[in-house]
Formats: sequence, C-alpha cells, structure tokens
Amino acid sequence: MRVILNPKHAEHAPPGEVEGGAVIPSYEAPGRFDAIRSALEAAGGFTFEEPPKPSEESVAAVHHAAYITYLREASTEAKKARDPAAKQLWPTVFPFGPNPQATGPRALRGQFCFDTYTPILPGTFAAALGGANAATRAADLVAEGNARSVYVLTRPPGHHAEADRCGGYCYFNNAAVAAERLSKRGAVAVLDVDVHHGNGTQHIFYSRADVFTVSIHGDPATLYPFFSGFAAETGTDAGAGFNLNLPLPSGTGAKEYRLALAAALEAIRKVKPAFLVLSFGADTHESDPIGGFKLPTKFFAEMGASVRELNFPTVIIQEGGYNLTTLGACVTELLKAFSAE
Ligand code: Q9C
Ligand code: ZN
Repeated sequence: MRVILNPKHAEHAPPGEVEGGAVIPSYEAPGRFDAIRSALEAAGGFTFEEPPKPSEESVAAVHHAAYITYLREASTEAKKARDPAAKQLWPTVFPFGPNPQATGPRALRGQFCFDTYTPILPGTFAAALGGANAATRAADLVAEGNARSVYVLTRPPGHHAEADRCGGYCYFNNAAVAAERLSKRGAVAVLDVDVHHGNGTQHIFYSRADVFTVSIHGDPATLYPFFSGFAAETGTDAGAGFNLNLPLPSGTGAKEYRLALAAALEAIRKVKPAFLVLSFGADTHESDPIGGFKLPTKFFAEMGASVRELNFPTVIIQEGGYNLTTLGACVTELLKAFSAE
C-alpha cells in the first residue's frame, strides 16, 4: 500500500496541554507519527512518499480565506516572537456573538478556535498544510485510478477543524480536503471511526447530498466535542438525510461496535458513492488514554476487512490515537487487512 507522509508534521510540537488548570504532557505529539511509521516499516508491504511542493489550493476549497490567512500570520507571529510566552498562541476568550470590531490579536485567537486544546505555534501552519497536501495527493491518486487505496500518515489530525476554526488538536480538515477533491469526480462517503465525533467534517458537508458523512463515536453527552455528534443531526437542505451519527456509550467493546460499524457500512452501501474517505482514529483502542472505548488490537484487522469489503476506491486519513505503545499495531492491523490480496 502507498503511504503519503506529511513531511512537515514535526514542526508542530505542542509543549503541553491544559486540562482543568493543570499543564500535562501533550497527547498529540510528534512521537505518534514515528510510532506509526516504525510499525508499518517493520510490518513490510508499505511504500512511503511525500506530497509535491506545498500549495494552499485544496485547503482554500474547504476553509475560509480569513481563517487560512489568520493561521499563516499567527504562525509567523509566533515564529518571530522573542519572548518564549509569545511563541505559543493559546485562546482564552471566545466570542459572545459576531462583532466586526473585534479584530485585535486576542479576539482573533478566540474567533478562529473553539477550544483550549489547540495552540498556534511557529510551525503550526507549515505542519497543517503538509497534512492537507498529503491528503490532496492521496485523493488525486485515488480519483485518477492510480491507486485503489492510499493511507495518509499525518499529524496534527484534522476532523475537528471547522471551515473557519481550529479545535481538538486539528487545524486543517484533511479528510474534508480529500472528500472535496474526490467529489469533483463522483459522490463521496466519509466514514469517521475516530472515538471523537468529527464535527468539522460533518459541518463542512452538512447541506450537501454529494458527500455523505457517517461517524461512529463516543456519546457527546460525556465525550469531547460535547456540542455535536448526536443521532438527531441528520443534515439540512439538500444534505437532509446525508449525515449519520452513531454515538455509543463509554466502555463500548467489540461486540457493540461491530453492530454500529455494520449499520454504518449498510448506510454507505445504500448511497452508492464512487469514493470512500476513512477518517481513522485508533483512540477507540482499549489502551487509549482519552478514548474510553474497549476495542482490542485484533478488532482493527476486522474493521479493516469490513470496510474493505465495501470495495470503493478509498483514501484513509490518520486522525487520533494516543497510546504510543499500541498505536502502531492498531494502524498496521487495519491497513494490512485493508490491503490483503
Ligand atoms: N486532556 C482527536 O482525537 N480533549 N482529537 C482532550 C484530554 C480533546 C481529540 C482531553 C480531544 C481532542 C483528533
Ligand atoms: Zn479522537
């Protein structure tokens, strides 16, 4: 299987994460990428390549111009800063509502972000763009029939990123970038199996019938992102009926997950898309420090085999997964099953 790497991922390395007033080590760290890459190399059967030179074109098809500009300029501002504190831009205050006069630096931090997990650092823009470019490359290979399935090895992840806001460790929505690109050639289904609801992907395509979004995730009543991912969210306008959320309780294991996955796959079969984007998070694993689900490593092989049975040209995008000792095995199991003869 061809693996498209984000060559710039390590330029984004959060110094820590704020949780309940304490600073803890960042879960979303460069070691995640290295753990996956080493596991794939050890398994064999994977070839690694980088995307062509950076371009903002495919990102602009999904994200607002003002947001892209903000991310670029804020990263540059962090890079130029001499004071160490000014090299990390954390939002602290969020808008009460729209106010066109609120254009100061502290207002923009809150305007273009929806949580306190997603700082802008000197290398954030380059790293996020590298991921979106890798997703673009993968989508083009699949769209043009040059590959049946391609895996995008990237971080920071993307599925929480909204058209005009970062959040949930995500800056550019790599899955949405790939889906938008593929949608020029035919209908697309996005299946999001990260343990957290893919709010960004849902919202970006919420009023469209040509991109069917499906997500299996922890119930937002108790799991991040809390404000979306409920079963009643089914799409709007032309997109009515083209969003499916399958929330599951904390503690969900293979038995219950298997039923939700079967329902998701059945819904996708009915829509008969030309392409599939799999937003893959390994944070459903039983050892994940923040997920709360109980899937064993071997279930990822079953997941790969079931999704593969759909038999659609597929772009697989790496989202979450935070246990560095099991992450590589989860990805390898999924991809090996997916690419088996
Ligand atoms: N201190 C993805 O998996 N909340 N994003 C973390 C732990 C944010 C997860 C709480 C979780 C975001 C792509
Ligand atoms: Zn996640």
